[in-house]
Amino acid sequence: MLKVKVLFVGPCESGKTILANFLTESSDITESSDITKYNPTQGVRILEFENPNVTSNNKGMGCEFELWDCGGDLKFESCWPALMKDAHGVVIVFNADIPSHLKEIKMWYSCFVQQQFLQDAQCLLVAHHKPGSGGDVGNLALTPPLTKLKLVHSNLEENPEEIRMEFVKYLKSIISSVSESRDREEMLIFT
Ligand SMILES: Nc1nc2c(ncn2[C@@H]2O[C@H](COP(=O)(O)OP(=O)(O)OP(=O)(O)O)[C@@H](O)[C@H]2O)c(=O)[nH]1
Ligand SMILES: [Mg+2]
Repeated sequence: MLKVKVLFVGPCESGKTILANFLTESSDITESSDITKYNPTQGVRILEFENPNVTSNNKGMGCEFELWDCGGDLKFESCWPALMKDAHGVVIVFNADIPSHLKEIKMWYSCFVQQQFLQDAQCLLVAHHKPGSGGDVGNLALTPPLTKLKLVHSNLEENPEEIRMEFVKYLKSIISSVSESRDREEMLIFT
């Protein structure tokens, strides 16, 4: 069984928890009533899930995911090394309507991706649109190095299937890189 650990990080109140719940429970977020009350994540919540659409591509191996929904408050910074340990992917969620988030996510990228020597392909940027935000997906002024990253938009009220599909695509890409590096390790042992 392949185990894959993916982190959700990014500024406070950007929608990480809402999105993580939606993507792991396969629930329709618009039907749940208590999500309007903001509850800051204290440290981290670990959500385990299997996605029938995503299996390891070789040897018919199954795949188990851990989604680590991390609190965005910088007071948890001392926990970050424990969160980052052995992560295969980092999803950076930000509020597309808050300009300062564009600066903040550079810091998250630097700490959680660059300094951990993760590949850019292991990182996904999610511009989350809260209800009533207008959902303008046109002009996000991302600057280098963030322009190298894959950017997707999430709007759970208007188009929930889009982010679900993009997330599955992303998980598949993570799995192929994890199983490729496992294959390489196996080869090294036998040669
Ligand atoms: N109805 C609705 N509300 C949303 C949505 N996304 C965010 N919100 C609101 O924004 C609040 C904050 O979202 P969270 O997902 O808790 O934010 P977070 O990024 O996990 O914040 P921290 O845990 O503090 O880092 C929620 O409590 C909701 O009120 C959405 O898609 N739909
Ligand atoms: Mg949260």
